[in-house]
Parts: sequence; C-alpha cells; structure tokens
Amino acid sequence: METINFENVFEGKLAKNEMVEPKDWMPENYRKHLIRQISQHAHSEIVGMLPEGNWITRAPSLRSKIVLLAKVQDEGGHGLYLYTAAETLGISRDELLDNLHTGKAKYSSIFNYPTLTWADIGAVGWLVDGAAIMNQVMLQRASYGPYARAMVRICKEESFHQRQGFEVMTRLAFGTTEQKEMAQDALNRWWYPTMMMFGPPDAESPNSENAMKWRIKRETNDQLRQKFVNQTVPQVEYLGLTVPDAQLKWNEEKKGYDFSEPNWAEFKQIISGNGPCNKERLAARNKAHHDGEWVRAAAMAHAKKKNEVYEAA
Ligand code: BYC
Repeated sequence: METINFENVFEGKLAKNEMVEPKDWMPENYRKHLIRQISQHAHSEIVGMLPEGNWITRAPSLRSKIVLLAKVQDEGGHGLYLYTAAETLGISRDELLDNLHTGKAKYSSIFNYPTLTWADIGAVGWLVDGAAIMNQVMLQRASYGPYARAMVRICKEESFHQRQGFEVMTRLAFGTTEQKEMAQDALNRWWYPTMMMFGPPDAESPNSENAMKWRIKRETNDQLRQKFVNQTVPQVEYLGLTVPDAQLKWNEEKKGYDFSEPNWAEFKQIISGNGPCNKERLAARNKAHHDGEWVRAAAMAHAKKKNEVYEAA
C-alpha cells in the first residue's frame, strides 16, 4: 500500500494555491503561527471597539450616532468570526480570551491611543480602517480556508467603515476654520500610529519569512506601508490637509512617495504594554468579560435545557 507523505500534500496545496482546511494535516509551526496571527487579529477587533464606542453617546447628530453604532457592532462581529476561525485550529475560546485579559496576547498597537475629539473618529475610520483594508485584502487569499473566508466579509464591512471615516473628515475639512483645525490635529496624531499598524520594517519582522512561505501574508509589512502612503496622500490633498511629514516627497523613479519612518522605539513600548491607553483598554475588556458572566451562564443553561428536551424526545 502506498504511504501518504502529508508534508508533500501540504506543500502541494500551497504550490497550487489551494486552501488548507481544518481537518487537513498541517505542520505544527503553521498551526501555531495561524493561532498567533488570527487571535491577535480577533483581539484587535474587540479592543478596537473601545476607542470608538467611547464616542457613541457624543456623536454630533442622530445620523452619525446610528452609523457609528453600526460600525462598532460590525467590529464585534469581526472578532467573533475570527475567534471561530482560530478555534478550528484546536484552541478554545476561553484560552484565547484569557490570553488577552492577562496581557499575554498582543492586539494592534493602534488601539492604545486615545480618541480625544470627534475628528479622531473620522481619522480612525479613514486611516485605521483604510490601513486595515490594505492589509486584509491580501488575507482574503491566505492559505488557511476559515481565515481567508472570514476576511471576505470583513473587508466588505471595512470599506463601509473607511467611507464613514472619510465622510466625517470631509465635513470637518470643508467646515469652519475650527473644524478644519480639528481635522488637521487628528491627522497629525493618527498618521504615524497608523503607519505602525503594518508592523516593523521587513528587516526586523521575525514572522514574515514563514508567513510569506506559507502564503499567509502575500505582501510584506513595508510593501503594504508604501501602498498605504501612495493611496492616502492624494486623499489628504483632496481634503486640503497636510501630511505631518516634512520628508514626504513623490519619487518618480519608484512611482511612490518617500516618507519618514514612524518612531519604532515608541512602537516597541506600545506592544510591550506601555502605550498611553494599554492599561485602560485591558481594564475595560476585563470588566466587560466579568460583567458578561451572567449572559454566558444563561446562554449555557438554555443550550443545556434545549439539549435535554431534544434527547428526551
Ligand atoms: N500591533 O514579525 P512581525 C482592525 C507584533 S484591527 C501590535 O512583522 P507579523 C480594526 C507581531 O505580532 C487591525 N503588535 O509580525 C479593528 C509580532 O509579535 P509576536 C489588526 C504588532 O504577524 C477595529 C512582532 O510585532 N489587523 O482592522 O508577521 C476598528 C513582530 O512583527 C503590530 C490584523 O491583525 C502591531 N501593529 O505581522 C478598526 C491583521 N505589528 O506575535 C479596525 C492580521 C507587529 O511574534 N495581522 N506586531 O509576539 C497581520 O497581518 C500581521 O500579524 C501584522 C504583523 C502585519 C499585524
């Protein structure tokens, strides 16, 4: 009888651009890499609800309140799809959440900055969701099926979020002098943190090599950062605002902008738990989890009862 070489089957799938599915054999390091990335991504979605949720009660109109509420709910949904995708790799939801709540797991650096004004809500939707889409479009073709499929819906919703943010920025940028100043101030504070979302420079990115080899990532951190700058600068110009980077300059040869790197020492501090809002975010997540205990208990009791009725029938 012919013996199957599972490693060859796995490599063959990657070479043919086929998806790896939960019951397929996969190398242990691939599984661990995916759990790390997908769970960090899920945590980012639910922690990302906090700085925006903070503005729901203060949105300047009923329309903007409804739109922001829908956006924040979408982010909660993204977290759920992603936790479910991570669970297919053999880790429990409880363990994933425990890693977040104890500070063991990372989530996106961007959500450790405060949202100080309504313009920050515009800047987050426009820049942060814009950067998220730039990164996630390639993830729709990631080699792990459940992750790639979750990304399809997430990307569709993120594009609505990006429009929401750009609309807020447009209103402010074309509004009164004070409103335009508020928009510029938000751009000044969110520009570099957004650039950090793509991760460290390629030369200092320990996970990129495997991620590219296994077709989880299809573009590197630096490639995506460059694409983001190229796409966003014309939008800044349309708004009549200024990118807070004196070195920003079109480079005809590379058909892209030259720009200054973010402060990578600040990035390291943030991902080590020492950013402006890290402690506040973790405390809010822990409180929400604790306060939600009775909901989980009630849902479990209901499911158990339904099961008993079903089994007795
Ligand atoms: N923040 O080797 P590298 C959203 C970590 S949420 C924190 O380049 P990789 C949204 C990295 O984890 C957006 N940590 O890593 C939600 C690694 O540490 P470990 C979230 C970061 O994985 C609500 C170390 O630094 N998007 O869209 O190859 C409202 C070295 O990095 C960050 C995703 O999660 C960071 N910015 O590349 C609005 C997308 N960057 O794990 C919007 C999926 C790096 O070795 N994730 N680190 O301890 C990815 O594409 C990749 O994981 C990353 C990093 C590009 C983020």
